[in-house]
Amino acid sequence: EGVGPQEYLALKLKVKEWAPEAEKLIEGKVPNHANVYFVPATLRPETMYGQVCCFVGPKIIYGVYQVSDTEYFVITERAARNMAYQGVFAENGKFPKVMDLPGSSVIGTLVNAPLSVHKDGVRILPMETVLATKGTGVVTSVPSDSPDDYATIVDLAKKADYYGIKKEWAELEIVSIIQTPSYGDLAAPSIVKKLKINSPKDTKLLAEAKELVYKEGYYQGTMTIGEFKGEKVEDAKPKVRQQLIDNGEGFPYSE
Ligand code: A2H
Repeated sequence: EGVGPQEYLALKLKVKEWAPEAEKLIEGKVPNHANVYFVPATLRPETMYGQVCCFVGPKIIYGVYQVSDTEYFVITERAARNMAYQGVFAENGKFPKVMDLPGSSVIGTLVNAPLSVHKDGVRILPMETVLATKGTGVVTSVPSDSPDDYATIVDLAKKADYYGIKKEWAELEIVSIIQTPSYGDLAAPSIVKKLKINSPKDTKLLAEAKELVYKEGYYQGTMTIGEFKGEKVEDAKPKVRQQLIDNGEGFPYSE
């Protein structure tokens, strides 16, 4: 982290149904024929089969940016500016914003998550630890392989009322994506339990867990799902990434 550029995959999660608050804000600002996408940045495209929700920072103010006549992105301004210089927008260097959208207003929005086993869609949910200064400020959640994502989803389900969400939004099935020798086929839940991590705010332990799971998964992991089932993670990763790009469901994003 922090050394050299990060090559992310930006994934397009199409809005299927807005949360009521966001719907009111958006009315009249985005044409009805257009598609709006939440666009998380990920370093782990091979795990996208296991998406169970998508996180936004509830205190972050996002923008809705017009990418083309028919496509709008919900991302931070910082990410929009970066994308504008990476040829994502119609006119190079321009990133037309149609409106601001507070993270808190979009909680509960239903989006389609490409490759996810949850074909009916996943919900936009709050994550306090999302950084506005990294990626797009939107994080897709794969609790099977990300300790941060697992700790957060467990906390959301436990305190659904406090977070103002429906419990079942945080309880979609966590499927196995990767088999590892040391942590089994649900590496993140296994290590979070092993290290007795009780909260998404246990940042020190979570950093340790993240490091262990990442190394184990990348170098020793085997895919348990999808078109590249049985292949090593190292080999499957670039293939899944390219597939999502070729399908128009993702694009490279670097910073
Ligand atoms: B990764 P790096 Cl399965 N704030 O994607 C907090 N975290 C963010 C973020 C932000 N603004 N933007 C991206 N991220 C997360 C999948 C994944 C990720 C798995 C396992 C590990 C993992 C599903 N979430 O990341 O600091 C995104 O989560 C572990 C590092 O730029 C992104 O990839 O290296 C990763 O952090 C990028 O972190």
